[in-house]
Amino acid sequence: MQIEKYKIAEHNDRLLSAHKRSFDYIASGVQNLQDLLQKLRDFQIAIPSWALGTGGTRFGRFSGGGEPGNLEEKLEDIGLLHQLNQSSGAVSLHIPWDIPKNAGAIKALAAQFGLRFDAMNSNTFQDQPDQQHSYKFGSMQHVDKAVRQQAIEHNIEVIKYGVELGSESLTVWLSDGSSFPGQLNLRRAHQRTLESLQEVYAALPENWKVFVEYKAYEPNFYSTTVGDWGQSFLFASKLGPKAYTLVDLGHHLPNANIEQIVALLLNEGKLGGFHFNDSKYGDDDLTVGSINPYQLFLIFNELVEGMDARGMNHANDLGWMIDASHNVKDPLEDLLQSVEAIMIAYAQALLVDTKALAEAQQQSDVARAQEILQAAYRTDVRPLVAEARLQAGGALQPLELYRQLGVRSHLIKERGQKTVATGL
Ligand code: AFD
Ligand code: MN
Ligand code: MN
Repeated sequence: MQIEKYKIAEHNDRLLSAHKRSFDYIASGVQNLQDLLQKLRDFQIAIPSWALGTGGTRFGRFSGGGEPGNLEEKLEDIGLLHQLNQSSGAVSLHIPWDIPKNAGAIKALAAQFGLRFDAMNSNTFQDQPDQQHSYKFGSMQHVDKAVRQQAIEHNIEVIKYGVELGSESLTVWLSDGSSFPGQLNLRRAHQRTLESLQEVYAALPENWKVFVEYKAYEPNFYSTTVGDWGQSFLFASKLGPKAYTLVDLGHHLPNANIEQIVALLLNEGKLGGFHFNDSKYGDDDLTVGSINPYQLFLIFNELVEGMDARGMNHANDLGWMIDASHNVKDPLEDLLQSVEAIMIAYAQALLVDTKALAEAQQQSDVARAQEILQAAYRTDVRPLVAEARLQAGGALQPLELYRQLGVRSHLIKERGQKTVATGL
């Protein structure tokens, strides 16, 4: 399904005068308004191909209906999101859940929806039916060279798919680790993982990057071989200039200061990409901004400050991706909410009076520094985000229009109630 343009236009016309009132109110106080709106328009967030279906937990999964049954339908869903918000113009593909059988046709279809291919994701955390060796005890860290070789070759295959689609990066998330003390020689596991990653690194095309994603625990519960940003940074540094750390917001131990991690990685030129989600307890994969939007703002504040200090382009120089699971909401509604939350945090960070903040910091004026940050955070920037969307041809209220058009019931009619998307 695609949304006819006139329906978006009708929706916008209906909301326009109310929008203009709130936009004018906030816009009058914004310096560099055009520049800010352009930055918001340029900012695109990749949707992961595994997030279009209903997620689940190890206790069960309650499917939603009208889920995309193949990669073509997943692209169609992302196309719908992008039509509505004009900020989801990229897809992050997972292999082997979404193998592009005919890369040329898939690339053309994506282009038709205005989508490009962001980072490719490999999978050595599950066994596939036709697979020779098992990843039960790890992949790149495995004691058996044949298992490591299989994991290396899989990653190289993922790069090949990515090249055909025009992607320029590979995200490696390893579930490698151990569940009990003594199970693994920790030092050797690290060394073997490094050697395996080096072989993948050697296969990267010139213009490619590899992102090493870390995660504190799960599925392993005693040690994780890429368990925190320090370990990821170590791998990325040893691998070379094309290797970077990827920060997934849900992959930290409770109360970690993620904004500080981001600041330091950026300063070292080793921050490569992001997986957005929110969490209360662990790798909860909840809707971005649903639990702790202030933390998201503080992270964006460091991102904007750090990227500006290095002369980086906000939209293109890091990989921005969502990594979430939608267990009780319509995945498309959830993704619209996530993208909106990201855009809001980004817009708020762009409003921070950086000059005044630097002065307050220089004078160790703690109260003033807090006031400056919170002045930006407490600004209702939704009309700015909506205006950027309007200018780009999107809908003023994407979620409202999605519901009004009955998109989900159309999808159920087209695809049936019982379709199940590939993924976890
Ligand atoms: C993991 C990671 C990772 C991976 C995903 C698979 O966050 O990015 O690709 O789950 O669903 O927890
Ligand atoms: Mn992730
Ligand atoms: Mn995760």
